[in-house]
Amino acid sequence: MPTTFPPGFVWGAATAAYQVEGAVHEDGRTPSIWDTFSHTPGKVLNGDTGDTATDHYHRYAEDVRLMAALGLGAYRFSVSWPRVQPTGSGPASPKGLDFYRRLVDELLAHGIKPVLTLYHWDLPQELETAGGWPARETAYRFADYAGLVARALGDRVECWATLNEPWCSAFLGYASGVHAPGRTDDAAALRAAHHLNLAHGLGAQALRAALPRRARVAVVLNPNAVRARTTSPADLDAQRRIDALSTRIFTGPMLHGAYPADLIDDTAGITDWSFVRDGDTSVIKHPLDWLGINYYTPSVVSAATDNRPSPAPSPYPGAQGVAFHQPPGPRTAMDWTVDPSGLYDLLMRFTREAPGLPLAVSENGAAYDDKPDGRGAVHDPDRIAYLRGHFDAVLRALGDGADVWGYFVWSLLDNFEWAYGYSKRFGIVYVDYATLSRTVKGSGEWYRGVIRSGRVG
Ligand code: PNW
Repeated sequence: MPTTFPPGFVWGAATAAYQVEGAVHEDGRTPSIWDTFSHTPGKVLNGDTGDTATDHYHRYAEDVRLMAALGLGAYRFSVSWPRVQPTGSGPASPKGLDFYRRLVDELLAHGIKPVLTLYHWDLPQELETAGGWPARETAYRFADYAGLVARALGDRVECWATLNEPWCSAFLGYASGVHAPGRTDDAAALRAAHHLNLAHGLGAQALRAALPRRARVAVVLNPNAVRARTTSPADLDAQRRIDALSTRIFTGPMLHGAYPADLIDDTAGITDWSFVRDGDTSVIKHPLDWLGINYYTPSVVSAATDNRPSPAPSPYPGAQGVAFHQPPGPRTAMDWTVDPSGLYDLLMRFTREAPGLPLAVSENGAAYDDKPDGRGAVHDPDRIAYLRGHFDAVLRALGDGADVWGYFVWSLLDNFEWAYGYSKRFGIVYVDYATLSRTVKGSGEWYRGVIRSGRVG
């Protein structure tokens, strides 16, 4: 296994618009499904909203200086759809686009490569009211939006991703309902998954049409590193079902041009998949320039030993009879088990499954209960240990032939952690929510050293 990262390896950090920007009413922005959801009592812990978040909309220049001080080579951010195309269709908002132009120019001026994600979950509310992702029309709206952003920023952004984690959009949004828009309808969630796939394909086509040849177009997925608790046929079947419902439902059409037959079988009691029209899967199988993999923790499943209905709506429609188990090992503040071997396994899986497709770790990181000491410093040795373990996993995969071009820590800043509000801190930079002041954590200082040396000290 190599001990240093290859020269040119890209070290970055990631955020998403609704989680950091704030300024939700400024410059013509309209509500997204996350504004509606977070303002609905009982949906987000402590009633937190993204109204102010970290105020990145106003503090972006300070944040870019912070990135430069950390030595970051790249910054992965997302564009807020309702900020740049307020009703989700029709003309662009010049002021909204101007924010991203200023942000990108600031990044470029500091030698930081912008990596732009078009959709990190903030669907314009107006499009949800018209049917949301279960409606096919939303995919066409997305392609239109993709072209609009590409025409505005294509001269200065090379690295593009269509969607972030469509699994979360479809299944946390429309099946379990713990994310916006908070619906619990299994059939709608499967339709949503297909229309997200279609949006990716149509969006990628729109990007190609508007971007120069050097542009590099991707999708960002959160494939599930799912293990069977035992090698019994029943447990292996549980693993197969969860793999289909979390990963192959996207990689099937995107990488191979077809939905997996076992997925269609497993969900036959919910839908007949007649919403997949002729030609859709060839649109979805758009040749990618890279694939983003977000990874936090593995899953362990078995066949359920009893038939008790699960207490809450599941994000896995069609996987009744599968039990989830907490994997062994230390846990983060999210209660997610720390296990870097899941990242290694995923990188090797896609190395085999999509030979020649460059990969990036587009998100990886951990929440811990960070608190400033008497002098205001934030010591977060657990996060350093988490990152070190995962950097070693990337090195091991590189040594075994994986083509990984970069790594993005989630997150640059503490931010609005969706249904958990501000209670979970993922940043390598601490945000004091009373003053919005930023303090680089111990892990941020440590990351700076890794970036400088290319070595996991
Ligand atoms: C990802 N799950 O979200 C997102 O891309 C980020 O915006 C988020 O802040 C980060 O991971 C940390 O949570 C996920 O329940 C949220 O399986 C939930 C799940 C997975 C990913």
